[in-house]
Amino acid sequence: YFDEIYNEKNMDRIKIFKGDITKIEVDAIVNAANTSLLGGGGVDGAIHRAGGIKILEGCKKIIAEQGGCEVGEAVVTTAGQLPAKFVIHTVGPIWYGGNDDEKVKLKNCYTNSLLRAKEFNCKSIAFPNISTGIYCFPKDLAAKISVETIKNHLKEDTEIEVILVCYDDENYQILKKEMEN
Ligand code: AR6
Repeated sequence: YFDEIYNEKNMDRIKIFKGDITKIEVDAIVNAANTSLLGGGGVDGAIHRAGGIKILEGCKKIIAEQGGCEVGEAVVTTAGQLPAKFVIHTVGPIWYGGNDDEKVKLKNCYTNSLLRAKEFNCKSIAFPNISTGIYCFPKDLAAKISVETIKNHLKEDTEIEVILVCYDDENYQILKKEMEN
């Protein structure tokens, strides 16, 4: 009985939203970056364009310190002109057909981003559907991994609220179904 209440309470802290992650007012938004941290297309391009030069400056500082960011890891910069306070840059795996530990790597992206958020005292975080664009990770599998990883994390982190931001309609429909399960 208590388990049920506990889980319902956890579910209240994951929401899905359809739209542009750069517009969302949360403590941290997550960027689906690449290992160079120097920007790119997709959501990465949108975040750098909307947030301005301060984000790239933050990335360059991290590059100078540690050379970039590994797949599955996450690093934090300012959010520049965005409504969020921080951008958490994580690097999703490129889908190579499932034989390159892609699932574990994607799970690590969510876990490490949530851990960075906690370190930076964030009470809310918004994720894009990491790896499901240019990196071709299957959307249904990515949705399962993201929801499961976040739900598990919410058992430990009893404060943070998570928004899964879907930009394309396909991901939105998939995530909506996944959340109903
Ligand atoms: N807000 C929210 N989600 C978005 C937005 C936006 N403004 N724009 C796109 N998406 P992708 P990846 C969704 O390709 O697959 C970059 O070049 C999009 O619909 O951005 O992890 C990086 O530099 C998709 O569901 O990231 C890397 O080189 C999701 O964001 C590479 O792409 C992820 O798509 C990373 O590829």
